Amino acid sequence: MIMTRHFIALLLGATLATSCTPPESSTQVTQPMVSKAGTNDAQHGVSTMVLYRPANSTFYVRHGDDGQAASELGFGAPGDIPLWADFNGDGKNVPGLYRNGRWLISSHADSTADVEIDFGGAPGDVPLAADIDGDGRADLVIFRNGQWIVRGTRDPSRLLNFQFGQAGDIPVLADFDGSGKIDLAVFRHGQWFIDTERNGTAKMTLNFGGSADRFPIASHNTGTHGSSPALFRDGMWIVGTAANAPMIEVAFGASGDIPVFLETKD
Ligand SMILES: [Ca+2]
Ligand SMILES: [Ca+2]
Ligand SMILES: [Ca+2]
Repeated sequence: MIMTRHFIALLLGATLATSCTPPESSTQVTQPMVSKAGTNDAQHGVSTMVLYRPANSTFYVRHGDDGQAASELGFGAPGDIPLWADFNGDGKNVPGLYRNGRWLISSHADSTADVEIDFGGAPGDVPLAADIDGDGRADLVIFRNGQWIVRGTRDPSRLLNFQFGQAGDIPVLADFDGSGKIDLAVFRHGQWFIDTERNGTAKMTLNFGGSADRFPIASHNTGTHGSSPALFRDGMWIVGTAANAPMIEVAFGASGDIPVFLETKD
């Protein structure tokens, strides 16, 4: 079966690291010291990881950080940008794709796009999906050189606009301060600037990662804390957690993969 081959590629094992030091720029990821999740801190770890492999246009979803098998879902075509969000507000995340200004959503996660929306499409536009307008359904967001354009689900005909960051920044949407409201964030050479008020000002600044990092991702938290900054480096997921908590490192995927979604528990 084709699946078996992918499983071998993906099941690289999982470990918890105990270091609190954020990764240095462009250095190799430090090998985690230990140990299976659970023997170290059972309450603290990764609950869901989703990555996309452009080489075969396939999403891989893994629940838990103890080497569980990943499920896979073929969806997309070369050049597509993957998304993973709860577009209809039923509590379940499903895959989406952005293809040169067209958004393709598979509401039933069955590899078929049953919702198609045109939004964006300028060269360099970066698509994201998160519930900006707070109705429980993920909105379509375009980051364009520091401008955030939001096609909200409350009123798709009235686009929302925010200004935060600049050209070259890598945008991230998550609730970093745990307020219940999605914050605008940009990653710039290892620094995270977070606009919790959506007024164009960085109220939080974090150092995590380096200038060589291309895949910052927010770790959504199922517990009481806000989102944490995380990095994907050639198959290693590195999650910075709250102060004094151990950093989490989990192997899942490989170089060339794109991290799409990450959820942790605290
Ligand atoms: Ca859903
Ligand atoms: Ca919404
Ligand atoms: Ca917030």
